[in-house]
Amino acid sequence: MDAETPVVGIVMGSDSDLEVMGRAARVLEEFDVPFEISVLSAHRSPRLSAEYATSARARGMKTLICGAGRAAHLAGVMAAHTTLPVLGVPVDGGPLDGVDALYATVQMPPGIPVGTLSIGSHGATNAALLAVQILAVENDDLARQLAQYREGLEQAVGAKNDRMHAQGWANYSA
Ligand code: RP5
Repeated sequence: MDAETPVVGIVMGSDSDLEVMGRAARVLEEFDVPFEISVLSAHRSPRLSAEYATSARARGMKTLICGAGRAAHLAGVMAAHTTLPVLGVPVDGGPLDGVDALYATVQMPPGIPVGTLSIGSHGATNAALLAVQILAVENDDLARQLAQYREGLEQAVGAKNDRMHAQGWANYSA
């Protein structure tokens, strides 16, 4: 992977989405995946959104991660203008707390898929991990990093289990 050329585009509907979508950026940094991050709105800047998605493949992008809240059409609009994989993150907030964004993002018509993650920061984290997994299909170094990441998760669970039993809770016996 060329360290300079972004291969993942993180796009969000507003800078108010950055707290959530920044989680995706942190994960990509952890895996040394070059990315770019932009504010584009399906409703407020539709022409720029279409241009971004239309040119993404030619600019070297492999996957787009799109986060928006409320009537969240950004991921769907991006997907309509590219055949790159598009991952959608429903951003929480507002009176419906992300359920509106979830429905708007996930309910795509057949033919234009958006891989929709869960609402909020956990969804942003998983969108970035899924982007890394997509890139890792043809990148052995990333596949190795993912395996190490999973080992870390397992160790963290073991540590939680140990801490709980150190407080006196009964362990299971196989
Ligand atoms: C959505 O409306 C954005 O993605 C954001 O989640 C929400 C509010 O946007 P701002 O009013 O903060 O710009 O389009």
